[in-house]
Amino acid sequence: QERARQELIRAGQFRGQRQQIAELVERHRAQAAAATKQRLVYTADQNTTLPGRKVRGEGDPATGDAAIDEAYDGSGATYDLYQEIYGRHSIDNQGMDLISTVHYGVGYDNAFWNGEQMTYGDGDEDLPEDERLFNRFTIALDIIAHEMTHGVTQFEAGLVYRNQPGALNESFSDVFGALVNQRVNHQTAKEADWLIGAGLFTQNVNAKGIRSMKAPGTAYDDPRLGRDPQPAHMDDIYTGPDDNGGVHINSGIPNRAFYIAALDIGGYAWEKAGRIWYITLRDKLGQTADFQEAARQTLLVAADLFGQGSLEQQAVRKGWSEVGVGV
Ligand code: ASN
Ligand code: ZN
Repeated sequence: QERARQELIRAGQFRGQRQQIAELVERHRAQAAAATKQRLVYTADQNTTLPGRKVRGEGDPATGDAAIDEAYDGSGATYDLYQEIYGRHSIDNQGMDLISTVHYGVGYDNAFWNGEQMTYGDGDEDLPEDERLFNRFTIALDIIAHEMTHGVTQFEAGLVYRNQPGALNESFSDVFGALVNQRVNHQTAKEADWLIGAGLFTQNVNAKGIRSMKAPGTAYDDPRLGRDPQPAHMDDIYTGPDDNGGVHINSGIPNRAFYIAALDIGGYAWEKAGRIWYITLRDKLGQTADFQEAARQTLLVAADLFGQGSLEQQAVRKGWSEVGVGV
């Protein structure tokens, strides 16, 4: 009788376990179903009202309009890097829709994240071909990933958009912009050009791109554009009021620190250097972090992930040290 009682208890335990397993499977299925991207592309039809008119939803076929299809594919590739490599589910990590508006304004030479969505101008496509400086802004995948990463930063570190925190905000956007590009093109750190916005400028301009992470300050030099103002070292940091205290200028410094660390680690930059930077952005930085703080935290994350004194951690230290940020 005692044995029968034990059997009954065990059967009950099994039933409980089966129930638990069924619940786990269901939760996993629900999560897997939830972890899909939801892209929505709109056109502003050359106006400036957002989001405008919906022209392509998730799963819809290509439209044949380059800007629409690039916004769709580019936001997809960016979602995929964050999801497949870092386990992040969209911009807010809660699966928010990826909303893009193209054909924004007339002669609009920029792209931006407005706190809710991405927006892209058509560049100088309104001008005669020989007078154009900028192509449409969706032409470069790293620009799309740059804008979407502004969203990730907003939901994570929340870096304020001025002075060093603002330059870090810009730099994280360039870092993940470059990584999405490199991943799509199967390029190692050594093979990559580390340019942001390659292809953005027309042939009328003496420019390789809008920024160079490898050699900040060398991306362009043209009478109509001026010269790339980015510093590559703390000795040359910009401290004036323009550009919100140089957010697109001083980003050259942390950009180059990342480039040096990634090159020194070797292989695909998104796998190790990118993971260190991602976890730092997600978990370690506050809204007013400066370069020194970013350096400190990336070193701590590198130690967590790869070990104190690991080659990876040494590479991160070398990156910051070569741009004049001592840790
Ligand atoms: N393209 C610029 C950027 O994303 C727009 C801006 O200044 N916010 O950084
Ligand atoms: Zn930006």
